[in-house]
Amino acid sequence: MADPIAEVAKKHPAPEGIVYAYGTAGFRTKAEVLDSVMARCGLIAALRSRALGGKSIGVMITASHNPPEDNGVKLVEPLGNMLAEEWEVLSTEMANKATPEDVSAFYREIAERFNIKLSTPAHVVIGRDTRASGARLLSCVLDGVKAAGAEPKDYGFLTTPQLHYMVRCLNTQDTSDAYGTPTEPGYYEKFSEAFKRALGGKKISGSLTVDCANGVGGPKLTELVKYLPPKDQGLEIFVVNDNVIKPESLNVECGADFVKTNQRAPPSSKSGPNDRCCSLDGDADRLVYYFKDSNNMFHLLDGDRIATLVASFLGDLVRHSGLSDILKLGVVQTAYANGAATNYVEQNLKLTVDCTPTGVKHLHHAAAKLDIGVYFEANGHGTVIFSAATLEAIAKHEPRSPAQKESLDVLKACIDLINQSVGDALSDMLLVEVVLAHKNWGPQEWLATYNDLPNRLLKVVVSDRNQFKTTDAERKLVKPDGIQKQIDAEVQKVRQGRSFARASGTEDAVRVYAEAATRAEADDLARKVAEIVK
Ligand code: NG1
Ligand code: ZN
Repeated sequence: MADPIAEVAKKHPAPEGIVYAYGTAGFRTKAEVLDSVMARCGLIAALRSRALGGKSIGVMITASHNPPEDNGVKLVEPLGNMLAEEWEVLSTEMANKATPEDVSAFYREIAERFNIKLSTPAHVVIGRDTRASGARLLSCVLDGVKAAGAEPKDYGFLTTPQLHYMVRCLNTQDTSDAYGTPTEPGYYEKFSEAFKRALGGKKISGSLTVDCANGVGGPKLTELVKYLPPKDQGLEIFVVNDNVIKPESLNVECGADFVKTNQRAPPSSKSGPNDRCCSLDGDADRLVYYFKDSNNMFHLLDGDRIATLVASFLGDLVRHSGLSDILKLGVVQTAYANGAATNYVEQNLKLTVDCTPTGVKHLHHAAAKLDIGVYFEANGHGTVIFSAATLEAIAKHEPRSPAQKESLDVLKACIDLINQSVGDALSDMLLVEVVLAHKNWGPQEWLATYNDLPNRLLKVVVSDRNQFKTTDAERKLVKPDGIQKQIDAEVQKVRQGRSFARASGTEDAVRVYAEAATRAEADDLARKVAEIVK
């Protein structure tokens, strides 16, 4: 009898000489060499679903902010979390099997290792961004899922956070933790309804221009807008860079990564002084804000700013609801957070700050230890998570005054507005708008909370980035020998200096970050450290 697993591996052979790795963002590389990886991810997703008794597992086909010719794939756990680490390792091993027979043998080996009955029903939920290669790669995933005898559910185009949302909804349906209706209208209804409640009648001043990176966020935001309150009662949104008909324009001269990296607005931007603008990335899980002041100076309000804004607002709501004795709020950052942001959270907001290695899963893990954990990477990835005990305490809490009730109602609405399955640029954007409306702030007031230290991020190509080993949440190098000492010496030479180097998890390079009291010192420090690691 034919072996369907070997058959599907034969249909999508692995190109020779390529070593794949399930990295911080799943598999990500040139789309033309991903067919075999996609089919094998279909197999792994089916096995993972069976290992969890048939729960739905998500497969997202995207390469986020990467160039249009790239693509990638990540798997999503039942509640919307990132794939369990053990299964990342299995995925890597599966992707690198040489022959169809090896693939089939490894498939059976995994089943044996985890006591998986291959006759158990399995469910795999798939979404993709708008890249030209998406349709072909989807068919490869479907081939893998079907070969494994699992049932696929293809949602077509979705933002990454929408796919996480669908997965969580499907797995919590008909339970007391039901997260929502697992459809696109269900998503728009849930978040627009929470947005209305969270606004609590407050007016939003001015409009918001949203750059969608010419990615999937464009059409999805246009759809979401239809569910939001009319602009005179809510928010006027202008959707720009939403051309998904021309997939080669994805992330080109626009999007959150362009704005954060270049520290300037997309060249196509026509916004005027003090107009609120924001950018999503190619799969709408990253968000950064910015504006031009009356002197035409560009100001970035990045992930650190979103974290500080949201932490300050939620902290106030907890206090004003009468919950501050029992609920502790904290912020989780990575070493890329601006030193001024860390300082502001500790000194002004009087909240704790944890620092973790790069990658959302590390931040998520640290935030999960807090009652309310606000976590954002400086580049705009992030969300807020509430522990089960916190949700229960908030639900049970009896307000002692109308003012307490008002704050409590807004707090509850914010919990519903924040996508609990993963960081979501669209939901984060609505949250920022709510906070600005309550504080009656424009971008200037938001910017005035603290002054960012000038900083520089450089990419250094080295002969072998795997030689670079770090400790202390990536802030210090332990290998190669002696390098950290040289970096420390350079840091000493500038005012308010801080610098570190680490191997990128998504690109073949070492990243150098430096900040200091002035732009010249920050640039100089970055250059010197880059020379040291080269
Ligand atoms: P690497 O390439 O490991 O630095 C980048 C981002 C991360 C995270 C991942 C996943 C920076 C400095 N690094 O990781 O924050 O977003 O991609 O997409 O922005
Ligand atoms: Zn992304």
